[in-house]
Parts: sequence; structure tokens; C-alpha cells
Amino acid sequence: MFNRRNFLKKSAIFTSLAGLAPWPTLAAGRKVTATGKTTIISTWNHGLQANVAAWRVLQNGGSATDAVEAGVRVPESDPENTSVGLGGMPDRDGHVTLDACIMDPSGNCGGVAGLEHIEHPISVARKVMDDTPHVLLVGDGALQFALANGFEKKDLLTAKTYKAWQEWFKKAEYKPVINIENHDTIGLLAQDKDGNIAGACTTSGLAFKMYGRVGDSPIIGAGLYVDNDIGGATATGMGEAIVKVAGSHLVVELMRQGYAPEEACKAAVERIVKKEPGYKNLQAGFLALRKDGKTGGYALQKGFNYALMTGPDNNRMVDARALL
Ligand code: SD4
Repeated sequence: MFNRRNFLKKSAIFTSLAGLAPWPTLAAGRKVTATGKTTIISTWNHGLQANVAAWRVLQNGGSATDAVEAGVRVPESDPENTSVGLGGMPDRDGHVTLDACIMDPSGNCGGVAGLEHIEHPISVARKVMDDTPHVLLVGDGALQFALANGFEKKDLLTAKTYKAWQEWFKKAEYKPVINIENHDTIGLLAQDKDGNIAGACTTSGLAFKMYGRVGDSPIIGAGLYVDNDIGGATATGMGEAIVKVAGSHLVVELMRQGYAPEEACKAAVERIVKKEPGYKNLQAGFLALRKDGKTGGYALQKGFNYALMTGPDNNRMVDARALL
């Protein structure tokens, strides 16, 4: 018997299989379309200034990709910020090793991991994306690439982080702590007025990590993922737990299935809880920006906040809800 709901369901499946739908019809039967508004969302308090820089780029006609890069360069240059770029905490051997990645609306991406001496790993990640056939360069190879492309070699260890490292030595306890300095990666997602979404993520990683340790932040699908048909997601917190569930990709795929941004972030946090026996002792948080400009965030532990900008005079901090 002809039934309208079945008919709509079948035609939705058919059009998306045929690749005809601009983006899949959601489970709720609603298409998510861009609204023509600009939205920028980024992790933690340093996101406020990052959002402003990203906004400026969009206002001046820059692309979403230019905007996310410019946004996260702000905390990368801040020596007081001990978890991103210049002034980031070193590993247990005193090396400041940086991880970053970027993804554009066409699905292109680039990243660097374990990069030393370069203040703006995100811009090196952008060059990897734009100028090489690869998606990820690591360690010395990433440094050589950066230097060959004119990036300046710098000492990223500051008096403040050198002191913290010396202090750490007194106990030399390798125990990541929830929600303090070593959990302030910046992940930033931006949607321009044409609806295009890009994302960037950059960090110095866990303070006093093992030399060579790489977290989620430079890994596409873990620390960041963008599908311009659906939306973008980014992560903060204990990288190992986020990598294990391919967290940001998971959030985007859940939005594809019809989850609202906050619900998708919550489900990704729940997945970590299910898979990670030590979940009570770690933090993990996700942010999501959907194609229709809707945003959301969710964390495992309390204390995660994010900056949301939807207008020149509307840039504010939002406290994310938490599972525990
Ligand atoms: C990492 N996710 O390297 C990063 C750490 C961080 O906010 O600070 N996140 O695991």
C-alpha cells in the first residue's frame, strides 16, 4: 500500500545512494542546510581572541580555511599559554614538540606532529595540505619542510615553562591532570557565509609527555574532522582516549545520522567511557558545528568551556555539559 512516509524514506535513500542529495537526509527526515550566517566555535578561554581573529578574516573576504588558520595562530603566539605553540610545556626531556592539523571544505587536510622550534605549526600544516601530496609530516622531516618554506627557527621554551619543567623533575611523576594547563589545546571550526566549513587544531600536547609521543590533535579524524556536507568537530583532552574512538570523525558521522551537535559530542564521550577503563581519571571534550550553523559541545568531566561567535558583538563563553 502506498504510504507517504515509506515513499519519502525510500526516495531519500535512493537520492543519497545516487549521490544526488546535496547532503544526506537526516534520520529525523530533515535536511540540514547552510543558513548564510557566519559561525565560529573554539575550545577554552583562549578561543575568544582566536574567534575574533578568524572573524576578521571572514569579514575581509577570506576563506573559512584562512579564518581557522588565523584564529589558532593567536594562542600559538601567546607565551603565557602553556599548551599551544610558543610557551607550550615541554616533554619530559625538555623538548617543546608541537602537533597541529587543518582541514578545508573540500576535504583536503594537512598536519604536523612532533614539530620543534616553529611558533606556528598550524601554518606548516596548511603548507603540507596546500603544497605537498601528503597529509602528515613528523619530527625532523616536518622541521626541515618548515625551514625550507621560510619559517623561522625559534626557541619555544620560555622562562616560565623551563621553571615548570625543573619543578616537575623534583617528583618526575608522569600523571596527567584533569582540566588544568595540560588540557588546553585549541580546536577551532568556522563556517563562512556561503556555508563552507573548515577546522584547525593545534597543541603542545600533554605536558612532560614521552619524547616522540603524539596525541590526537594532528590526527585527522581524532583531533579534528570536517565534512562540508555535514559539519565539523574537534577535540580536547587526553589524546590517547580520543584517538582510540576516532572521536572527531565519530561526532561528524553521528551528525550525519541525525544527532544534534551536542548529542553527537555526548555520544562520543559515552563511547570513550565504554572503551576506556580509566575514564574517571581523564578529560575528553568535543565541539561540533553543523552545516545549519547549530553548535554544541560536551565533555567527560566538568570544567570544559568553549567560545562561540555568531556576530561582531556576539562572542561568548559557553560552559559545556559534562557526563560525570
Ligand atoms: C593531546 N589533546 O595531546 C591533546 C592534549 C590537550 O586539550 O591538551 N588537549 O592529547
